[in-house]
Amino acid sequence: MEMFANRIRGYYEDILDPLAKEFLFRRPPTVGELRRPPQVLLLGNHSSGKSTFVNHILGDAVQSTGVAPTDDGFTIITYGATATERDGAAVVSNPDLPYEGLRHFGDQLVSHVRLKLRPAELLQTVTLIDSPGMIDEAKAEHGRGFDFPGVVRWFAERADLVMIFFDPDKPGTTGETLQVFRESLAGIDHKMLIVLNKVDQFQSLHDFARAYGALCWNLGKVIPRKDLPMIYNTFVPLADKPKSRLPMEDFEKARNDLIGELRRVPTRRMDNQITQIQAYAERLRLHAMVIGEAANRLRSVRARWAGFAILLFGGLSAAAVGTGMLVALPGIAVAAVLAVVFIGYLILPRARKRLIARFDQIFETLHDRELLLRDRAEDLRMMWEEISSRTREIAEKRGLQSFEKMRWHDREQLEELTDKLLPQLRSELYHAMRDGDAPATASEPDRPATPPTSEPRHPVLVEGDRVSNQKPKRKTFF
Ligand SMILES: Nc1nc2c(ncn2[C@@H]2O[C@H](COP(=O)(O)OP(=O)(O)OP(=O)(O)O)[C@@H](O)[C@H]2O)c(=O)[nH]1
Ligand SMILES: [Mg+2]
Repeated sequence: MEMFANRIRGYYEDILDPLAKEFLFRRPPTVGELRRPPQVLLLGNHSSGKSTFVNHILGDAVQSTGVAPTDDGFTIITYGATATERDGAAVVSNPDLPYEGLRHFGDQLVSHVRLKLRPAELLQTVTLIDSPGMIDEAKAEHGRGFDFPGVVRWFAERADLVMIFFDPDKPGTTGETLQVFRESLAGIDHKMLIVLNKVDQFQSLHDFARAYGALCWNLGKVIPRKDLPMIYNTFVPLADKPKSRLPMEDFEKARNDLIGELRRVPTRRMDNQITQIQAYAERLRLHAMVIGEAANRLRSVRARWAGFAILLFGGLSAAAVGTGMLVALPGIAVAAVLAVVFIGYLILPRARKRLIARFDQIFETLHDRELLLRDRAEDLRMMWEEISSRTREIAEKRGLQSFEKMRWHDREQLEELTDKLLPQLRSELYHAMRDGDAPATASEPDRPATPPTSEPRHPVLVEGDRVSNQKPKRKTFF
């Protein structure tokens, strides 16, 4: 895993960062962001069994559980050699932890965040985030005191896996769940795992089928996909609960599959990072090509007007000297100065404005071949739509003339990265996964196959550019 992470870091530093700086594109993720530990976010209705599941997989009663809404905050559970806890204020103000961004959600949220450090083996590769159970919209509006969908989105964007729990009582029907699907989870369905939990509560196949059907029906309304996502039907065996009359083997297998997914999260994370760098590189290429081409066209306009002025006034001066009308020379000089002012203050700013307004056309012209391929066209247009307003804003604020045309070599390098190096990296990752190399980060040659218990394998508490060999913090342009 370390090898994959280093290569991704190298691509950002050597290829993308210099170009992003030159064209004022948004900064790439910091080394700290890239080194953030793999994270799993657990969401779901209240009492759907999130905390019970966390306790089960960690083999320890880390979280409180209960039938009434139990958790009203977010608990980050990560590796620590000794069991300790920190409150939200300490978590969001610690620059070595990747949670400073939560501060923007206000004190109400901060007081609802906790960090728990536990010496569980699983936490050496994965950080878990348990969340408050979702409730009915009306109650939520009065009760939370912070932007719940916003915070969920914040965590979900940074998570490598989002597990969404439902239970037989509320298979996806609470208002808040639907709101979270629409507002917080849109666009990240590739990271979602759906769990229908507590299936040991079903006493007949009929009950199970009804709840499963209701869940599918509700999911269909909020997940804009043609196919239904995989649903893990499972339960946590609890001594104090009555046994179901249904055969439980398949549901137990689903629990093992779910735990297998958790163990694969470090590999998923690497896969997500490859997707992320690919998306970044493609957007950077569009941005730099369009802005560079427009700047080049502006320079041509300037050169044309300069050539025209030189020819005109040079010709007039030569004619005045040739015909002995030297008295006309001062007049020609004044006219030349006026012309320069006219071009500089009227013609060129207009041309600049026109060019910026025509960014869409420039994009279409530059990608005319690629846009003929249907799938590629949809992708390209979507990416351009996403970045175009910022690209325009930068061209306006910074001045189009301050950019150069994108160098051929840079363009080739970017294309090699997106078309060759990154697909190759992904295929190597899949091979490593298939060979059983990846999940427990056992590919690191200097690590034993079973993790030592004293040290986390990921720099859990190391974040930000403070990690010693880092470059200074980059300016954020977007
Ligand atoms: N029968 C059965 N009961 C379960 C299972 N998982 C959890 N429970 C029970 O369901 C209740 C709620 O469990 P929690 O783990 O607190 O649920 P939660 O999703 O964390 O709830 P909130 O924190 O309120 O959002 C508890 O009484 C658990 O004992 C399960 O798989 N089967
Ligand atoms: Mg809970």
